[in-house]
Amino acid sequence: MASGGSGSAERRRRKRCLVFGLLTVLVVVVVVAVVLAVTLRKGKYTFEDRILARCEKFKGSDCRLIWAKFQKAYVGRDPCNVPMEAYDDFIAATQFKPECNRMMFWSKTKDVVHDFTEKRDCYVTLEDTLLGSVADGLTWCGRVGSSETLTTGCPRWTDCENNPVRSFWSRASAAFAEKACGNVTVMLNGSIETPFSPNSTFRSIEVKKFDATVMRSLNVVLVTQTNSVSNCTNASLKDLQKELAAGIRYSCKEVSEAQIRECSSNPEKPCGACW
Ligand SMILES: *[C@@H]1O[C@H](CO)[C@@H](O)[C@H](O)[C@H]1NC(C)=O
Ligand SMILES: *[C@@H]1O[C@H](CO)[C@@H](O)[C@H](O)[C@H]1NC(C)=O
Ligand SMILES: *[C@@H]1O[C@H](CO)[C@@H](O)[C@H](O)[C@H]1NC(C)=O
Ligand SMILES: *[C@@H]1O[C@H](CO)[C@@H](O)[C@H](O)[C@H]1NC(C)=O
Ligand SMILES: *[C@H]1O[C@@H](CO)[C@H](O)[C@@H](O)[C@@H]1NC(C)=O
Repeated sequence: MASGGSGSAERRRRKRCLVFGLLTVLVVVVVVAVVLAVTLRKGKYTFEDRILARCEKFKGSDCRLIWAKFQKAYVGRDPCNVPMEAYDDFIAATQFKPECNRMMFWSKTKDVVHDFTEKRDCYVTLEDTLLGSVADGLTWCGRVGSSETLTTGCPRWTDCENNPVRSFWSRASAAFAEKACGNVTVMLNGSIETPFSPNSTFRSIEVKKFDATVMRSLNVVLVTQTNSVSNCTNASLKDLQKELAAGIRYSCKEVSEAQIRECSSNPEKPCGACW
């Protein structure tokens, strides 16, 4: 008898457990569904959230204003007709302040440079600042007659010159270069024929914006690999010296990629000893 009584109590307990378990599953499913629905509702919110989240990492920034000015550059416009000036208000809203003697430019060396700046607090690239980090790696555009931000079906970099992404990088690069001050570094690629490459952002925009009244020197780090073809005597680097505004000093040093990677992964090594 006693065992029969405890058996029905056991059944009741199991039943309660089952009901409770089902309810829990139901709640989880509903929560997941709501989160997904909110996230997927419109691409616009996802993109806006990403920009805002990246912006918030820079304390004291007016991220709502920055987003509004960013968006204003391309929303409702033909995605092949967004000139770099469209981002002027965005640039002003970021209130970019340069860090003299720590500014790092790059051309065709993106991976090794960012591996270095992420692991070591020696230099700052455009992509490490508020100016560039909000949009790094993203694609976006608008459409005539729409207030939305699209993230698919946008022109690619070379499809048309005045596309929202390319114009953004041109404008942000110009703003970064204009403020370059003190000793400035650039990492160029020694494994290509023309390290100071004609159509690169560095050559076509940044070098032209360097200001001799605030910039003391440009120090080229030519990143070499075992199969490198170029060295510091390359004619394109002579062109670089000529294109620099008078008064900016120039230097060039060949440094192996292995040496830079070694420095990236040795935090105790002083920045000045990397090359
Ligand atoms: C230099 O360019 C070559 C060819 O595009 C590439 O394979 C190499 O990784 C680049 N070097 C660096 C240091 O980024
Ligand atoms: C800038 O570079 C020059 C040599 O080119 C050096 O004498 C000076 O100390 C450097 N300044 C800083 C702040 O690193
Ligand atoms: C560089 O740009 C010029 C004009 O903008 C273009 O004619 C040329 O094909 C480009 N060169 C390369 C290698 O992309
Ligand atoms: C630099 O490269 C050129 C070929 O482009 C070569 O003749 C010269 O010996 C190299 N100089 C050094 C110091 O490696
Ligand atoms: C580097 O300079 C350019 C001219 O700007 C030449 O066209 C290249 O051939 C040269 N590179 C090498 C490896 O000689």
